[in-house]
Amino acid sequence: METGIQALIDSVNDTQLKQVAEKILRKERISFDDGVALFEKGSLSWLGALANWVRVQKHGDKTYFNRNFHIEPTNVCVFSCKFCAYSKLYANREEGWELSIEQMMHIVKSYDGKPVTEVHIVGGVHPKMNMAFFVDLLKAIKAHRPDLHIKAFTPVELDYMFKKAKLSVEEGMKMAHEAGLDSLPGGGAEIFHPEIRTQICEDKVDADGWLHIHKTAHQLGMHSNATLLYGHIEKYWHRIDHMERLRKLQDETGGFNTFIPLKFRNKDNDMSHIPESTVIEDMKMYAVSRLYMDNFPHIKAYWPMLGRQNAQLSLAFGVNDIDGTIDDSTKIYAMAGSEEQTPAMNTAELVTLIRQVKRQPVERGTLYNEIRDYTGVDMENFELNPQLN
Ligand code: V47
Ligand code: SF4
Repeated sequence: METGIQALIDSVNDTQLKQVAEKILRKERISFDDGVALFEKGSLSWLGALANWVRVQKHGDKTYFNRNFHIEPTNVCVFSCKFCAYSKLYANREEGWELSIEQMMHIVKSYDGKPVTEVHIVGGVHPKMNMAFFVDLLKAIKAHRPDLHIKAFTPVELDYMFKKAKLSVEEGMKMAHEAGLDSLPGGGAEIFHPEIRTQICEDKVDADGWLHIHKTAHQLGMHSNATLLYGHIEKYWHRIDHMERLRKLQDETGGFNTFIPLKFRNKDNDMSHIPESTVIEDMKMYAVSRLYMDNFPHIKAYWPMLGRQNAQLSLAFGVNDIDGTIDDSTKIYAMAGSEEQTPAMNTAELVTLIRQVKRQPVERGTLYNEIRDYTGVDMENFELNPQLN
């Protein structure tokens, strides 16, 4: 074992933490109690060094990003999640938007000839936008641009549309997949434990429903992501409970690509009185995620909500993916108070951001197929170079 990492283990006085670190270095799985102990007793620098060790073992310095764009079909939502600025808009629909298939295709076509590889579609749950509507949308996108990977719909949206169409999850997922749905994003997970879920988002799909939809997608050969909304009323053990349920499903199916901790933002929602987590808590969350989610290949920091500098910092705390060059990033964060009110970063900026902290930028497809390693690529005039764009 390298002396540096042994010195790190020896630097901690707590016997439990020492044992947890030894397990991690032996590449053994850590337990529920170990996970809680890391949160409660691990110092930021110690957790960061350990998480970085795991990250380097898995990926070296590689830091992935992709070139994608987002579509939010509507911000009107029948559900009433207390942390979400969208939930207020249902009663007040004139403040909301709902895009037609034609309007969404207009967005898709605006990327014609541009080297994006993925469209990410998620939004509120609008009662008029049903299964038939989304099947038509998926088919229209695939007919126009078959190579574009469609990552769309959370189990919240899917559960609602399947129930309305009187389809089982298996029937509904198969239909969506056949229409062109390639993978599922990680949203809607929040905190699985009912003690918290019933307080922050009681009326949408529950933990078992969320997990069942992802499991069904995996059984159809699709991949997916998973999120956790942290930094509000949950305790550390609720976070570990959430990660434990995901780790278990991943053992069964192996269908998850990425775990994405999402920092609760407190602007304009029914939980605005709750202070946001500190950057120290944010980095601890990433580090413990890397240490606990041993069977998840990737940990992602979603830069539009975390801010660019904290996204850079997270690369030293276990994170190896910073999502994409999102052009018109999701309004759900801007509305909830993210620093990034007009979040757009082109490829050159994203590559520079990763290089500034001495990591290796690699462009990926949605399924982590490597598209281009940017080591040594001159980013001067990059956007004007047709060979690279
Ligand atoms: O599930 C809503 C979150 C999620 C707030 O899979 C909030 O690649 C913080 O899941 N503060 C949807 N978060 C977005 C999402 C996502 C984003 C980027 C990439 C991927 C992926 C998935 O947004 C919701 C909810 O947890 N959210 N309101 C808020 N106030
Ligand atoms: Fe609707 Fe999703 Fe917002 Fe909840 S988080 S209110 S389900 S858009």
